[in-house]
Amino acid sequence: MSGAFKTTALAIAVAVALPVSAHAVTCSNDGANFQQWKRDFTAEYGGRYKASTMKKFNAVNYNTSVIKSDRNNKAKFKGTFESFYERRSRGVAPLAAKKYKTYKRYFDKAEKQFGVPAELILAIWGLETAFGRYSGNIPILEATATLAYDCRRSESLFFPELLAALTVIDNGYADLYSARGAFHGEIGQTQFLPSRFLQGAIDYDGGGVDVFRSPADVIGSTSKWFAANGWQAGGDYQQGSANYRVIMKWNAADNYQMTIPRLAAEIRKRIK
Ligand SMILES: [Ca+2]
Repeated sequence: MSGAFKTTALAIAVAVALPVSAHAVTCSNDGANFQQWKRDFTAEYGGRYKASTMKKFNAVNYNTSVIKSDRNNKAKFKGTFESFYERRSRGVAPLAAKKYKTYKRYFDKAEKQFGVPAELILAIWGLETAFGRYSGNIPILEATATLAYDCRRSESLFFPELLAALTVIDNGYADLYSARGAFHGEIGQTQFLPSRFLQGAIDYDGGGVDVFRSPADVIGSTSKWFAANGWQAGGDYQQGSANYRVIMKWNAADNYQMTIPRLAAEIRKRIK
């Protein structure tokens, strides 16, 4: 914000017109003010969305298990890389080879269309939810709204994600009010945050986009996300490569970033 207080009259006018925060809805560190926050949010942003979407927003509750998980988030990625890799990649590669066989035509289609190799998508699909086995059980809009209200990462991450989640509902892509995901409002079998879902979503087998239940849509949409974020077809994806920088956008944790190319290489040996 400091840039807004520079000397020109225009800049000053802008600074006065805007609230100190990027938006007037104030975050909080416990659930006490959540209902009021929803009213404030609705007053400021409700007009952007359908009444039916805002009705869903207004029905969500503050979720304490979401906050508890977010406060402990770093612990999930800590430890040495070797121990993290061992823990998270166990059993993924053999299962990935089976999934590759079953869904080969969609992997081929995605590789042709987006230039993203099957082993990368398989590594991510396996790491995120064990190929759809563990997608989480928290209502997605509730998780996103709770984290947007909470001060820790509202401005930097979850406030924009809440706006994206409401757009997802508004456009009829998925009902994130009833759909369930992990603790941060992740969507589907590769755990897209709502803004990422909007970047990636593609229907690969007809019937609309369904990254919860359709492996074809999971494969297509995850590949499209990587292409949209700068993936270079045929390029190396190990550390230091241009494609590794795209992997770094997928997840902020070092251990997780390093796990993806190593696991992908392991999977590649089994499928090529
Ligand atoms: Ca579909």
